[in-house]
Amino acid sequence: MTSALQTARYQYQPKLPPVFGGGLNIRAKSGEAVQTLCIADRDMLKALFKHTYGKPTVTFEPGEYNAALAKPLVVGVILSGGQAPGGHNVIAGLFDGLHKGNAASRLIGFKGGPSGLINGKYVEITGALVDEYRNTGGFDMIGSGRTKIETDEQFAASLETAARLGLDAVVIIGGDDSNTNAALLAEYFIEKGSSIQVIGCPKTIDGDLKNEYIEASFGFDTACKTYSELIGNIERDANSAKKYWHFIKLMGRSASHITLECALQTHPNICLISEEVAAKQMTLDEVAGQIAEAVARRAENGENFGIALIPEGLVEFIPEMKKLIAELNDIMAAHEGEFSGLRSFDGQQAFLERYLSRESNIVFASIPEEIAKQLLLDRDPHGNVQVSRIETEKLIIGVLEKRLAKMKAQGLYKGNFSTLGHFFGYEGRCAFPSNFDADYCYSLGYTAFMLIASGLTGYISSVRNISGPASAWTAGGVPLTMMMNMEQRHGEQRPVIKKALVELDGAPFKEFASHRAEWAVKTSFIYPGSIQYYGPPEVCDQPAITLKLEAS
Ligand code: FBP
Repeated sequence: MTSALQTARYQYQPKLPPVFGGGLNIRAKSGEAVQTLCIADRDMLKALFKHTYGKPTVTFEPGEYNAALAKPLVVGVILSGGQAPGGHNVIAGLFDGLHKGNAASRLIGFKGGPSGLINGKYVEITGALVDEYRNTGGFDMIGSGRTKIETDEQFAASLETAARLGLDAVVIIGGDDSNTNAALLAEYFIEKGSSIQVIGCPKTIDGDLKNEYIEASFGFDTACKTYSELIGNIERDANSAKKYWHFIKLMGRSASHITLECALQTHPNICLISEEVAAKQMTLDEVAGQIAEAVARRAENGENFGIALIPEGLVEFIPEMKKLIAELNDIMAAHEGEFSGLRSFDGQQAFLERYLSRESNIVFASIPEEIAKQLLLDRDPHGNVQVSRIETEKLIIGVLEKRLAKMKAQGLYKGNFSTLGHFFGYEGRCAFPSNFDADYCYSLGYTAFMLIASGLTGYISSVRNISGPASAWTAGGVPLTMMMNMEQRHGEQRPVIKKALVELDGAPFKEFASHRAEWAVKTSFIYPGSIQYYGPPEVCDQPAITLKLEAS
C-alpha cells in the first residue's frame, strides 16, 4: 500500500542539467589547473594520496557521440551515515544513467552502509526495485550505516567483495567522513593494482559538506523546509495562545546551517548560532543572558511568549562545555574498559572527578544531572559525543529560569516564563524530497555514472549553479583531495574533508544578523507551511534561502 502522495510522486520526472539531454553526445572536459591543490597540508596529502592527488576538475559538455559511455558496467552503491531526503533519487539517477549508457549494465546495492561492502551483503538493484522508490524519502531501499572503513582488514575485505562481484566502480553517498572514506578507498584500490573506481556524492541534511565546488549537500533543502513548517506551526500556536516560550533544538551535528536557514524562513525571536558563540567565546551564562534580555523586553510589551531556535551542536561550541566534552572524550577513550564497567552515575561521577581538570569538574557538577548523564552516553564511531541525544534546549531553559528568577528578585523582569522544549531532527531526515532535492539528487546520481563511464576515480559528483532553475545547472566532478586537510582525530593527524561551518561574514548570517534585533522583540513570525510539490514555481521550486544568498 502506498499513500496517494507517494503514488503521485512516482510520476514525477526529475530534471537533469541540460547537458545530459543530448544522449551520449557528451565529453568530459578537464579544468584548467594542471594540478589541483588541497585546502592545506599539501605535502602530507600528496604522500597519502600518491595516485589520486592533484587530478584536474572535470565538467561535462556537449560533444560528439562518446562510445566510452556505452560500455556495460557493474557498479556498487552505498548509502552512508544519517538519512537525508533524496537518497533514493541518487540511486535512481545512477541506475538510469547506467542503463542509458548500456541496457546490460548492473547496479548492486550494499546493504546497511559501508559494512555491506566489507561483509559482502548486497542486493541487485533492478528497475522494478528502483521504481518503488523514485522520489521517496528515506534510505530504506538498501539501508544505511555509520561503519567506517578504517582497518587494513576492512580495506582488504572491501576490495575482496568488490573484485568478487566484478565491480567497475563503487559509489559512496555520504557526508564529509564518508567521502573521506571514498577518497581513501579510491587510493587503496589503485595501490593494490585494482582498476575499480570510487566516486562520492555529497549527502547530509547538516549542509556542512559544501565548498567552492559543492554548492550544497542534498537533503538540507527538504529537511529545512520540513522543520520550518513545524516551527511556523508552533509560532502560530504561540502567537495564538500567547503563554509559552518554545525552545526548539534543531539537528546539525556541528554546523548551524539548518538553524540559520530555518531562522531565515520563520523569523523566530531568538536564534543561536554556535559559530558565533564560539567566535565570541560566550559562556553558557552569557548565552542565557542574551535570551533573558529578549524575554524581559517582550514581557514589557505584554508578550510572555516566544520562539528560540537552538542548534544541536551548541554544547560543543560553548568554551567551558567544549573543554569538558573534550576531556570526557579522552578519559572515556583512555579508560574504556574500566569506565564501561561502572554501573551507577555516582560511580561514574566519582571516577571522572579523578581525571577531569578543576574547571571541568566545576562545570560538570553545575549542570543538571540529566544532561550530565547524556554527556556520558556512548560516542559515535568517529569518537564524537552524540549531540542529538543531549537535551541542550533543557540545559538552556534551566540556566535561563535561574537567571530570570534573579532578575525578577531585582525588579528587572516582571513577566511569566512558561517553557516547552522540542527537538526537530529525525522528523526531517526521511521526508519526501522537495522538488529541488528530487532534481538535485537525481542529477548527482546521473553525474556519478558519467564520472565512472569517463574512467575517473577519487572524484565527487558535482552539480553546480543550483540556486537557479535546473535548466541552468551544470555537471562535473571534483577530486576529493581538493577538499581535504589534515586534522587531529583519535589522537593522530588524519586526512579529512573539511567541514563547512557557518561563516559569520557570509551573506546568510549577515542577513539574519541585520534583522535579529527587531525579531527578538517584535513578533515577526513567518509561517512557511508545508513543502509543495505541485503548483506555481515560486511555491514549489524555490531553493533554500541560504543557497540563494550565497549565490547572490
Ligand atoms: P550525517 O552527517 O551522516 O548526514 O548525519 C547527520 C545527522 O543527522 C546529524 O544532524 C545528527 O546529529 C546525527 O546525524 C544523528 O545521528 P544518528 O542518526 O546516528 O542518531
